[in-house]
Amino acid sequence: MKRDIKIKSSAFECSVFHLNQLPEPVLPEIAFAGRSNVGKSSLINCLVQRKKLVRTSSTPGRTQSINFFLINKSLYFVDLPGYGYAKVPKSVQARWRPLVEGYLKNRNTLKAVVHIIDCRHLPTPEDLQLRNWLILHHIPVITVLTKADKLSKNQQSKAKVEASRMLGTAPEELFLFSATKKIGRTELLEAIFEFLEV
Ligand SMILES: Nc1nc2c(ncn2[C@@H]2O[C@H](COP(=O)(O)OP(=O)(O)OP(=O)(O)O)[C@@H](O)[C@H]2O)c(=O)[nH]1
Ligand SMILES: [Mg+2]
Repeated sequence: MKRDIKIKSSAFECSVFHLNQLPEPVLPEIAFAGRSNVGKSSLINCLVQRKKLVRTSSTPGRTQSINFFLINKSLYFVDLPGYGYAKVPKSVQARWRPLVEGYLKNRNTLKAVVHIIDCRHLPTPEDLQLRNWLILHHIPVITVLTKADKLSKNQQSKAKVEASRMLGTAPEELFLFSATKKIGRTELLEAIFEFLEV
């Protein structure tokens, strides 16, 4: 059976700064996580084919809240604040863990986390830490290497092999993506929608 993977509608739902502000867990959710400035918000905009649904910025650490977007009136895309940017004040960095882990840990409606890594660099210790934490908590992970437009085809293949080695996965399990060039959009949407089927 062919899956219907069209994004027909997308709308901002709410911003969450404290765990007690989370929306009722009634719709399936896909969360997007990664280092500050890696391109999480741009990736969501690319998936929903809107330039400005999610605010993006060249200043790392822009997204400080957990932002919910209602997709096709039937699921949420959840943009998580980024981690690992040294210039983000310590007080803000300290809030990241309890907020994000608190959300990820107890969310029955969470179907998968799209973990976004910059294809130009090897996964950072924090990338590995998040991945291991997700696996430990039995949360399915879809791993994306983004900003693929910055690399040649040869470099892209090499990046896949090197990242997969560090992540302990097969290169074929990594999704190459570019928000600017719309590389990998359909493949990633297909992977996401697979996790939404029960
Ligand atoms: N070349 C290229 N640039 C990208 C891509 N995706 C994002 N960017 C740029 O990277 C910067 C950060 O993008 P965002 O989408 O705001 O990143 P983010 O991960 O949401 O950042 P925070 O919310 O601060 O954690 C912006 O300047 C984007 O234009 C991509 O696929 N290719
Ligand atoms: Mg962002």
